[in-house]
Amino acid sequence: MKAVILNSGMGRRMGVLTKDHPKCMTELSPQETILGRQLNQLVNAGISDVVITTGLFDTVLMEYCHSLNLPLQITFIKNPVYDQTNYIYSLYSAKDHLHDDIILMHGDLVFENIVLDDLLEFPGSCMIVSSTAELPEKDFKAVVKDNQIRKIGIEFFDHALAAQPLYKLHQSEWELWLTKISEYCEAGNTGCYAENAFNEISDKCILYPLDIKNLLCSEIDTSGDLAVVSNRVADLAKKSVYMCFSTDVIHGGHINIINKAAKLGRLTIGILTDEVIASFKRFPILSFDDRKKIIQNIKGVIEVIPQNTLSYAENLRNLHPDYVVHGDEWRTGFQRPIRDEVIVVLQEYGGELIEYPYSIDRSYALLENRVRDQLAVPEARRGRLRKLLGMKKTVTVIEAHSGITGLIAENTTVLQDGKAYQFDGMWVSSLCDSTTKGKPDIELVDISSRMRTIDDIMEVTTKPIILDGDTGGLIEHFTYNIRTMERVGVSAVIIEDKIGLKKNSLFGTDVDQTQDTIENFSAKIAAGKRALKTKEFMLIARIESLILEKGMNDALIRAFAYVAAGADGIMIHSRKKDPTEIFTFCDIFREKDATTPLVVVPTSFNTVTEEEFSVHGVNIVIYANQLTRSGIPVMENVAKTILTHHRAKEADDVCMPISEILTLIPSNIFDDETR
Ligand code: SPV
Ligand code: MG
Repeated sequence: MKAVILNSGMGRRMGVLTKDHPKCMTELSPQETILGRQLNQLVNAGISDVVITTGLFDTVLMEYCHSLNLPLQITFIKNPVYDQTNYIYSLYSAKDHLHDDIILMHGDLVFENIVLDDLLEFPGSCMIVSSTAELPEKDFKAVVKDNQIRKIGIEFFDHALAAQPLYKLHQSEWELWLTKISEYCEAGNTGCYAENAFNEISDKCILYPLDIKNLLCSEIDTSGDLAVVSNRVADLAKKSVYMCFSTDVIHGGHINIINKAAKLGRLTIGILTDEVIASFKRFPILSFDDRKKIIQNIKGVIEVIPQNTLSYAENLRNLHPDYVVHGDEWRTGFQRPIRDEVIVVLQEYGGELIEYPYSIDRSYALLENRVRDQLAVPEARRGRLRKLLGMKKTVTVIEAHSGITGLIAENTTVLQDGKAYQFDGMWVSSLCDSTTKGKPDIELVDISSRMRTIDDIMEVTTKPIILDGDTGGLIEHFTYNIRTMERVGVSAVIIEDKIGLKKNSLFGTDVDQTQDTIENFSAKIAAGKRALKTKEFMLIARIESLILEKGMNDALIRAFAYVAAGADGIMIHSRKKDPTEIFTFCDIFREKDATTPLVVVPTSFNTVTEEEFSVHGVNIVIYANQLTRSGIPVMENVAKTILTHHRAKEADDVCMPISEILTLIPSNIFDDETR
């Protein structure tokens, strides 16, 4: 692709402004001439070959172009009879250099960046027109029929649109036109427009109108034109643009959209904070600061600021950017409400949303999937719970006991008030793991079987896993088992301070349960910690004093003892509906210990919200059994319904359609472009 700029004209109507240089060197501002602007725009659009036709002041023009020091290969062709011919002859003079796809423009044309972008992206050969501009008396108009340009000239008014001499011409069309231009010139017909030649072959040389409506694209013929256009260019330079980025994998698609946005004005990029990303997407591999550094160093980015929520509203109301730029993929799916809100906020002050087609490049999707794969490896996965604790006030965790419940825990998203909510991790509960296997929750399901469940979940998910380690068993066994957990990429184990035949805590004192001594359990914690190889894995001690009605004091004494023994967190459990004892424990614990993470399992005290727990210093909220408990009654009912009706039809209403279950899980879960 070559650009051709026609600069052989004399520019007489500009008066003194063109007394010692060609019109294209007229200044739009002290920083920019018409030609300097055009050439920079071509460079930014990735065009490196330019042919410039010259005439009067050709040496001045050539020297000026060289002084700009742009990465352009410029061929200057002088029209030897510039003062007696029209630019049809300049094109004829340059024809040997023009056997290529061509961007053709007049040297006095000033246009905004997106006009050139749109022109380059247009699939066919085209000319710039405007359906909103008034038809000019003396300038070019294009006669458009059936969305094709039939005639170009100043004399046409019927079916005409205002047109500007800026074209993209594929070589096939351009060669037709150039041949006709040559015929004209060789017959001595050099006083007319090149467009006269086009008009004779417009049935073969298919040229489409590219409607730019109100975007700037104007020729400068007089000093009056210069004043108007210079003002518009100055206004354009003041425009501001906002985009938001959530990714840490920057690829060509991102750079393309940043390039486009930067051409619209001064570009500010909002970067989602780590916490926000972790709440709706995969866990960020690069920290906020690293992502900021990367984006800050991309050409065209003027400023980078944090965006603290998925909602753009706060930043838009602060910045009032003229444009928000985004890919059009957010018109559907979970981002749609965010887009709707952007539109409302932009309307408040007259901003505009500009959307570009979303490029679904398979290699980009593969790149993202590879990152996901990496997140699933033990080394990357293990430390993520600790990172989340540093990032979020409350980490929420839900029970998973199989691959599919793992996927539900991993992927379920709720969008509410401009925020996206997802669970941060998974709890592999002894109760649910045992129940799924049809066995009682008495440490009967052995560690090998528990690890199989974990493996099933790990194979299809990336989020951190907290294992319910029951009592941890014998110290001698625990020190082996904890290393197995650590090695496979579990993030934490919670062991409870009971010995003997463990029963589920929610039985409380209804069954015989024995609490371990502080000394023995502290020794188990210390031994477990010594056995660990990494600092990432967390050993959390669970206190059963409230369950076994041993009192608040006992619970607190144990909590501090376990922390002293090396516990990385404390889980306090209760089977009361009333959360008072949990709150009391947390409040007193926090008076002395501000940092050790506190964990709760609100199965009984389930009216308390995560926000309320957070007020009492709780860091991890585990929803320990809800997926298992909700699934079983539905399955039982369906079994009964089929038995009752001697057929399955009546059960269908509560069953997932076959078409959905077949497509629920992609054949290769880590190669799914839609995630
Ligand atoms: C589990 O989920 O197995 C637990 C929590 O240990 S609880 O059932 O409340 O004891
Ligand atoms: Mg349990």
